Amino acid sequence: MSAIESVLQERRVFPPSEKTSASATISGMDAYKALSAEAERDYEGFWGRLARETLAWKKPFTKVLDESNAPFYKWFEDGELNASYNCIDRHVEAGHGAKNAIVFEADDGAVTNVTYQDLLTRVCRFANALRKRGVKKGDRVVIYLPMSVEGVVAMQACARIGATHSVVFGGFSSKSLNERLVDVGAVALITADEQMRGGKALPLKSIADEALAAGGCEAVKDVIVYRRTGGKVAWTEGRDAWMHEIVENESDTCEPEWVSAEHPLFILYTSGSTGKPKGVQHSTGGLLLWAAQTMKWTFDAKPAEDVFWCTADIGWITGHSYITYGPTAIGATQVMFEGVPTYPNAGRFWDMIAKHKVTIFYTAPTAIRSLIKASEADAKVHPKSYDLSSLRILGTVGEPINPEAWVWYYENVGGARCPVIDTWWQTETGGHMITPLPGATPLVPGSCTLPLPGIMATVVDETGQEVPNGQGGILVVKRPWPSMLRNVWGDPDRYKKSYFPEELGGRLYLAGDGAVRDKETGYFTIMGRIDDVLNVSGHRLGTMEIESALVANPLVAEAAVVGRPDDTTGEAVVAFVVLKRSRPEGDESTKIANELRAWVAKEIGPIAKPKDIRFGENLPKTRSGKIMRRLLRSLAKGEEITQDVSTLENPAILDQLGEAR
Ligand code: 7RM
Repeated sequence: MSAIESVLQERRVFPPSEKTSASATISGMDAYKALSAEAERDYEGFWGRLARETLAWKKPFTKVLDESNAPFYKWFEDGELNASYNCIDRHVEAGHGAKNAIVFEADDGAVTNVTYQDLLTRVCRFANALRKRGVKKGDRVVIYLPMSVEGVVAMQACARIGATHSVVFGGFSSKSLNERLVDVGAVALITADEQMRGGKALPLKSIADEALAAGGCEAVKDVIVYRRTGGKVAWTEGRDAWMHEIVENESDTCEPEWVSAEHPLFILYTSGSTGKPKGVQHSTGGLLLWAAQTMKWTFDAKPAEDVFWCTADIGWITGHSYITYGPTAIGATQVMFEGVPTYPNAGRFWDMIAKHKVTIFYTAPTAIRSLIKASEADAKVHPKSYDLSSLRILGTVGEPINPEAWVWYYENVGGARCPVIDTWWQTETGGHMITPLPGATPLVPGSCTLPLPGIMATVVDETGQEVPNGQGGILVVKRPWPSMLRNVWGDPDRYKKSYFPEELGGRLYLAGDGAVRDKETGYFTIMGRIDDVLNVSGHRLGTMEIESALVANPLVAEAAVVGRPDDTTGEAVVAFVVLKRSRPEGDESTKIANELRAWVAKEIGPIAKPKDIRFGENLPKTRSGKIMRRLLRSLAKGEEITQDVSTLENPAILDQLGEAR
């Protein structure tokens, strides 16, 4: 039996790594249990202690948690601090100004070292330039930038002056960018001329111009442009300015804006089950506390020795908490990468780990799976062809990791020396929630194991009753925690309905994932989303969002979108489409399918493009007119139809819809 087979059969348990246990921040299960018990015993005392020990406060808080307006919770509200001061100044003041904050590797391999002192200077200059343009505390600034030091500088500069940033992933379309600019009420937009990915220059400024021209963003007075490639861009005088020019004559120092811990640090849009993305609003104190604390606990990061690398983009929550804020808050050195894992070849990650002597590596299952495939095809890009001995901890995030990929990661990347830390969390949770601890938790491939101390996660049924271990149910969190979202921007009603539904009693945080706990160990296994949200390569996409995009195309009469399992991306988008004209066949259907893919890429972004498009004369519906989504899911998977289809008007469409384009 192969190693993988035995893992699958026995749910093999891997001991916590001997390389990390003795010196780990939380060493051994007893230490974990003691911390969890402390939180159970004195919840506010526990969180108050962490907040005082982990962050620097300008004005100490006197109250930890305010539940008087639940589920709108407030943490450390009368305390004052500044995120950028915590992430930068305090390390410089402690004598670490010469230490690398960011080791940036560009798409073409060029490396730039940015020390904490450099970062401070750059953030101050940019913050001053923003202030000069009238950007002030509470204003929203949209950031549409590639993976870059400038991206981190822009976010930190906003935080420094109390402006709330909203980063839009550089892969989103002008339409998605426009929607976010309008919804958040931005006063400024920070973008780049172009971005470099895999040797190719891709536009950003022209997309930003389109987004601004699409209407509704008249409040945007300034567009600040980072010159990345020098590619030609259109220019609107009086509105557009080059980033490098406006910081030139600014001062190297900038007094931070001290804000309440509850002041919104950022708003990040994420897909929900309706068509419109939700502006997830995070607080300054809570988010920063948990980003820093989990760096120490989950990653066991030791600023003096470790080189941390999170491969996520700053456009996602993982980039916010584990690039911009977490590593800097604890004064660590991190690697930041502009490009893609497959350029110049699929050994890029391993090459970079070796080159920068990365000790803690954090990536997504989808990347691991695609690199498994590539290394099977070409031994030169296999991780075993590189010296990865600097590694001591491996992390994963974004979707359930299949045990095969887990074991491959463990054996080939970590060389069976490093624990694989499977971190379950969400945009809304701000930081890690359920995860093993290196040096404490015995590991089971495919399980995110146990909640962190202070995180009261459990599994309930549809009425909010806890279910026994071994029984599947809905993943919830029973008590508020500091890094939880505070609101859906501009839509408190949606916040309540989406996350604290009355059906569950109105006080349980509903994560939207299904889960089951192991009978003996209580370990959590996440079973995927229970709502209409897909997870493609770790990116959340609402099926309704894609459906609305499709029906906005003049050719389309009706569309239904479901997910199906995919070897590499986890889930793939499958669209069932009814055209206004007759059902296309042969070459014509391929042509229209490609047109619709390009359309979705333009409406939302290339990540939302349907992998399969299936045309039918109509969609399978119940008598009451509801689309039979379960049936579509079976069709998408190519399964035999076992459901009762007697209510279908036209059973012949099942054959039509089984044909992928
Ligand atoms: C950090 C992030 C959140 C959704 C979440 C899950 C899925 C994330 C894991 C996971 C199983 C994991 N934020 N998810 N991590 N599922 N195991 N370790 O991904 O807001 O973009 O997505 O991702 O479904 O609800 S996110």
